[in-house]
Amino acid sequence: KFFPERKVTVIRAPFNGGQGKLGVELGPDRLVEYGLLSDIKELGWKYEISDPLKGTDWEEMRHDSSDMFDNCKRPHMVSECCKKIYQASSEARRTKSFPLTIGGDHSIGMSTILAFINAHPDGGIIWVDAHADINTPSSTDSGNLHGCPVAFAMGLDEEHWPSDFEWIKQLKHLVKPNQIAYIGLRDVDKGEKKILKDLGIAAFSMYHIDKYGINGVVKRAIKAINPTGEGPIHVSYDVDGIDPQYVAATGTPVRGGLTLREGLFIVEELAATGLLAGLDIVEVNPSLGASEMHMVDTVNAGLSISRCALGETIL
Ligand code: Z70
Ligand code: MN
Ligand code: MN
Ligand code: MN
Repeated sequence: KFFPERKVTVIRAPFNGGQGKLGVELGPDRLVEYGLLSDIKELGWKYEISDPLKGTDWEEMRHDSSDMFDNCKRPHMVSECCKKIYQASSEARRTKSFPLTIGGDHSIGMSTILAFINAHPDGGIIWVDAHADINTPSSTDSGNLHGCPVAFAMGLDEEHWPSDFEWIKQLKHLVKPNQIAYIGLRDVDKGEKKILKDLGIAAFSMYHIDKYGINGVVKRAIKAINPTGEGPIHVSYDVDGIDPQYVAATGTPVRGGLTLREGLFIVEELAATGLLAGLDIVEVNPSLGASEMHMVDTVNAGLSISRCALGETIL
């Protein structure tokens, strides 16, 4: 009901500046090479492609190692690229097109969830990930901004932000703690645990999946962010939420994750509710994994997630 014309905007986000490993910027091309666009068509959607980072002067971005703020790495590059992705995502929302953003590292999640919340101030977000990505520029140990997008989208600790992120402070709406729920957590930093607890954010770890089953967890997550049962839901899907036995070609694999079926069930169930209103697929890194097969498995997992989100069912 949110997408009367059944149109998808595929937003390419070939971005790696939120972390230190090369290769994740190749994710969007690989997903397309392995059939993303034909999959979309086959499921009865039209699509258009948005390429907001096209023409980016990466030399200028990298200007020099002075793009540091305390220990935060490349704040200028991350902020400038995220601003462009925010604009592309907002434009898709304006035209009632389903934004399917393909990364790239997860720093771009700040853009997609902020565009979502500014289009749907009553919306809810499900963040599927092994990690909580809610470090602030003060709490991050690694300095990698792909570990911080949720904190930026929520305006946490904004008095200590690099000045590059001023544009976020100008937005009408930021994400509130009761608008986001996590599924799949298993590698959360100490400082992040405190933030999650202090703010009362709904966080379902692998423990909760073992305890309630994936169906029980999805139900609880929807209820936490969408008490009326009617508001739209955006899913920001870090493929490392799924276990590395299925998804090995990603920058920070953590064992003990979702099975591929559990990972797909999340999006199948949200698509079935008719509330799913946007999807990010991030952290596919075709250069990682011990073999070609790992890359192929990982890309295919990303494609399966996309298809489930667009209404593919098993029968
Ligand atoms: C850690 C940090 C992270 C993804 C690693 C890890 C964050 N909490 N996110 N891989 N996708 O560096 O802040
Ligand atoms: Mn700057
Ligand atoms: Mn992750
Ligand atoms: Mn992530």
